[in-house]
Amino acid sequence: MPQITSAAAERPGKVKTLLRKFVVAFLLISGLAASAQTADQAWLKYVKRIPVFTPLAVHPLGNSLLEQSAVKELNRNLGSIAGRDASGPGFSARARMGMGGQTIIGTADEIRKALPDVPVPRDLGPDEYWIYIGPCSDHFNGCGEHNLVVIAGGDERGTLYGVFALLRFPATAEIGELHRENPWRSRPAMPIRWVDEWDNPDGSIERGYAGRSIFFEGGNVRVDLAPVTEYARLLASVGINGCNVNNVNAAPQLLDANHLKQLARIADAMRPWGVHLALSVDIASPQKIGSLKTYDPLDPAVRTWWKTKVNEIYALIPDFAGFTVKADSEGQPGPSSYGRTPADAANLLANALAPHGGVVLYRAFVYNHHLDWRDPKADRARAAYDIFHPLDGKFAANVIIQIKEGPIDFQAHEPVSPLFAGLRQTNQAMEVQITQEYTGQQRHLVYLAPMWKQVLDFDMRVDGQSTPVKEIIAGTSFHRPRGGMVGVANVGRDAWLGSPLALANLYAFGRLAWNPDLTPEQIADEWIWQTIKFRDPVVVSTVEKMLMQSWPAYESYTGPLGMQTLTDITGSHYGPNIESSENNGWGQWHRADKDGVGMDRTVATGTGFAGQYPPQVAMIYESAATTPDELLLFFHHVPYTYRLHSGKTVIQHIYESHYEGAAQAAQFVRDWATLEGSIDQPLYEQVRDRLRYQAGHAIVWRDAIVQYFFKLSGIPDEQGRAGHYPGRLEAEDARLTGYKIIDVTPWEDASGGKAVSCDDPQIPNRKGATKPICTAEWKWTGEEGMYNIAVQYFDLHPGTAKFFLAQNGRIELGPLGQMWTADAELPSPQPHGDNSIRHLIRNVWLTAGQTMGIEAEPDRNDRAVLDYIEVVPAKRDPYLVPDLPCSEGQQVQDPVSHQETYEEIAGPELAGWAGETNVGTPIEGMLVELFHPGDKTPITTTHTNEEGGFRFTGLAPGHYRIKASGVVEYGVDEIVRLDPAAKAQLCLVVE
Ligand code: GCV
Repeated sequence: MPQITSAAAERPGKVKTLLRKFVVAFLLISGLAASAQTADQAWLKYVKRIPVFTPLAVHPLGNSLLEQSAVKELNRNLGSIAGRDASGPGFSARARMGMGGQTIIGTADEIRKALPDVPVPRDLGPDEYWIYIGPCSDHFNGCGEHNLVVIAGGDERGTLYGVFALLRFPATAEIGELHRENPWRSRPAMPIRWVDEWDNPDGSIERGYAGRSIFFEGGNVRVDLAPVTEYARLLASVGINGCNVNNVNAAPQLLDANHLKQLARIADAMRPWGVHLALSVDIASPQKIGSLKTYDPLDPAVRTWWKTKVNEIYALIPDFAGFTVKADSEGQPGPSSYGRTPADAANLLANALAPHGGVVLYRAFVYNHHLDWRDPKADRARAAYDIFHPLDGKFAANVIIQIKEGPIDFQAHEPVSPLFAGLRQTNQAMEVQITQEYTGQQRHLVYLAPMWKQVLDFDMRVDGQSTPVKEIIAGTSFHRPRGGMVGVANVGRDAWLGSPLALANLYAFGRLAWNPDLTPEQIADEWIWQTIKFRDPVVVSTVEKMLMQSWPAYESYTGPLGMQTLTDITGSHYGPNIESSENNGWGQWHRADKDGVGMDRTVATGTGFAGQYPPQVAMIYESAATTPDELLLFFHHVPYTYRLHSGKTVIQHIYESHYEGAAQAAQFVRDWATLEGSIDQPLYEQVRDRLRYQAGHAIVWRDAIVQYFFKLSGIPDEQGRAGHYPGRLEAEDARLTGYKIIDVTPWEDASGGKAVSCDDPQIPNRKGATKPICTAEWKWTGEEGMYNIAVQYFDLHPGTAKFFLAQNGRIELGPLGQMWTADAELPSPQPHGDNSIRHLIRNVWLTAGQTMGIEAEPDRNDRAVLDYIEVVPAKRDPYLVPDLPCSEGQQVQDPVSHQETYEEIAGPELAGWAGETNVGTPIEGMLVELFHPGDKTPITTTHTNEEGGFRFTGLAPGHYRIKASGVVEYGVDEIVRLDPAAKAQLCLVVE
C-alpha cells in the first residue's frame, strides 16, 4: 500500500499489526437496503467482505459535519453491530477482546489536547491523515477495553480521509499479507483534486453517458439532492475535494440571484463530505446577465461586477471553491474579443475570488476551430502552448491553468501536452476525461488508468533533468503552491456512469490524484475487491486482466499509431467516420491520402509542434526513426509502406491491429463468461451484455477502417483478410421484398458501403409480426451442418424494428434468438457506424440448397436497415462465447489458456487451481470430479496438489463440468468451508 507513508521510522518499536487484531471472524454484514442511487452501489459496499473491526465505541472529538460523516461511515461498515457494547451479550470472548475499547476520531490538535500520550505528529498537513493503534500487549487477540484506535487528520477533512483509508485497508493489502505498519500516514500529492460535470441547467449532460443530471432539471437545481450527497460521499472516499457542477459551455443564468440560492443547496448537500462546490462561468456574464455593455476584463465596471457577484456567492456559500473558465474556445466568448489575453481574463476573476480563498481553473483548451485545412503549417495541437507559454508568470497566484492531458482532445492515444513543460511560473492542473467521450462512451470497456498513468509518468526532461508530469502538476518541479488533477466525470442518474466497470475510472482518477505513484494494476485490484468480489483471486486476476487489456484493445480497433480516434468528429464522437476529421477547420486531421497517412508535426518540414517539447523530448519526436510506433502518425506523414520498429509496414499494422483489437474484444466476452456463478448474477449479466455488444461493435470498427484504408491505399493485406469475409452474405445481394438498396454514409460503415432499408413493407404473413414486413433471402450453398449466424443491422431511433430469421420460408420462434427487437439506445438517426449492431443466432442447422432469410418489421424511423449476415460453423466461430450447458462458477485460474494451448500437449486437458476465497491460500487435497454436463456420476476424479492445482489430461474434445469440494481448517477457531454450489464448480469447453 505505497500511498501510505509510514511514520514507523519516527517511532521505533511501535510497529504492530492492525488487521489481525480486528479481523476476528468472517462475518457477513447485511447492506443497507437501497433503492435510490447510492454510493453503496459503487465501491462502498460494506457487504460480503471482511469488515474492519475497530473498537465499536467510536468517539469523535469535534462536532464538525466532517467528523460526523467519518463516524457514520465507520458505523456503516460495522452494520448491525455498530454502536453496540462489545462487552455485552451476543459477543464472544474473542470479539470482546478485539472490539472492546475505543476508536477516537479528531484533528491533530484535538487529539493532542484530549490524548496527550498519543504521539500525533505536529506537521500533519491539510487533508493528511494519521492512523494509530495504541499500545496493547496482545496484538493477535486485542486487549478488550484497552484497545485504542486513533484516526487523526491534519484538518477535519483529513479525519474523514483517514476513515476511508482504514475502511479500504483490507482491499489495499496484498493477498495473504495481513501485517501493516503502525502508525500509517498519508498525504495527497496535490491540493486540487476536482471533478468537473458538464451538466446543463435543463438536465442534459454534454458528453454524459449515464442518463440525466443529478444536479439540474428544467432550468433549476433538482429538489431531490440525495444522490448529490451520495456522490460527494463516493468522491470523498477517494480523496476528491472539489466538484464543478455545470458545463464549461457555461449557462450564465446560473449566476443570477435565484440560481445562486439554488446552487447553495448543492453546496450544502456536498459539504458533509468535504467536497466543495465550483462553477463554470461565462466570461461574458457581465454583459449577458449584468446588463453591462462590455465584458472587457480590463474595464473597471466589469471588475466591479465580478467582485460584487463573487461576494454574493460567498455570502451564500462560504466554502465556495472557485470558477472554471472555458473562453475563446469552440464558440465561447473570450478576452480576445477585446484584444486581451487569457491572463487578463483569469486575473480578473482571480482578484475577485482571492479575498475569499477561491481559485480560478482557467482551461488551456483554447483554439481556433476555423483553421485552414489546406495550410500545411496550421496545427490545432500547437494552440495551447502558443497561447499560454508566452503568458507564463503573468497569472495571479490563485490561477491554475487546467491543461488537457494531450494537445488535441481526449483521443484514444495522444502524446502528452507540451504545455506542462512550458509553464514554470504558473500553477497547473491536468484535465482528464472519466466520461468516455472518445473512448467508447461507456458502451466499450476502456479502463483509462493506464493511459493517465503514462501521462503522469512521462518525463519532460526540462533542462535535461528528470521532470515527470506528475511532479509538475503536484507543484514540486517548479515549486508552485497549487496544482492538481481535474477529471471530467459527467455522472448521471443511471448508476453514476451507466456501466458498472466504468466506475473503475472514477475510482482510479481519485486514487491517482491522491497518489500518482500507484500502479493501474494496484488500483484495479483495490477496486475489484471492493466492488465485484472481495479477495477472490480468480475474479481479481480475470477482471484485472480485462481492465488492463481494454485501453490497448480499444486503441487497436479505433485509431492506432497515433492517428487519434478515427470517429465521427463532427457528430457523436462514437462510431467510425474517418474522413470527418479532414476538410474542415476543427484540426483533428490525420491527412490520409492514397500514398500515406499522418500529420507532419516536425520542425524541419511540418507544423513545428514537435519543437514545443523540451529539447531531449523534441529530438525524439522530430525523427520518424526515434518516434515510438504508437505515436508515429501523430508526428509524421509517412507512406503506407513505411516500416515500423515492429518490422511491419504501416498499412499492415493498420490491418492487423484492427483484427487483433476486435479479437481481444471478443476475448473479453469469454473471459467474463468464466466468472458466471462466482459473482453477483445481475452484475454478471449486465456486463456480459455490454461486452457482447462491444465485441460486435469492434467488428464494425475493424471493418470500417480496414476497408477504408484498403480501398485508399490499394495495398493488399499480407494475411488476405482485408476485403475477404468468409461466410458473409451481403443484404444487397439477397432476394429482396419491400427492402430497397441504400448507400450508407460514411460508406466504410457498411459492408461494401451499402445496406437495405425497409422502405416499402409488405402485408404481414408471419407469426410474431404485427405490421407489414420486408424480407431479404439468400440460398445456402455451403455444407450441411451447425452454424452460428451473425446479423449485422442498424438500430435507428426513434422506433423499435423487429427482426425474424426464416428458414425455407418458415419462422421458428424458439429460445435461440431467431426473433429480436432493435431497441438499443445508440447515437444518430441515420444508418451509421454509431448504430451498426450485431445480433447472434447460435446453433442453426443448415442444409445445402435451403433458403434463409431475414424478415423485418420497421417501426417509425427504424427502417430495419440490414447490412449483411455472416454464417460461421458453430465450432469455429471466434466471436462466440461457448454456450455453456451449465452455468456454475469456477475455480480455475485461466480457463481460456487451456483452449489456447492444448494443442501443444499430448491431448486436450483441463487444469485448474483452488484457493481459499479471501486470501488466496492454495488448498491441497480437495476432491475434484470431472463430469459430462448433466451427468451425476463423475468420469474421473483427482485431488488438488500442494499448490492447489489439478489436471485432467487426454480428454476428447467436448464440454465438461468440474466440481471441487473440501473442508479447510486453519487457525484455532477459523474454519472456512468452500461452498461447492457457488464457488467450486466449473464449466469449460475443450475443442
Ligand atoms: C464541453 C470536446 C467536447 C466538447 C467539450 C470540449 C471541452 O471538444 O467534444 O463537448 O465541450 O471538448 O472540453 O470544452
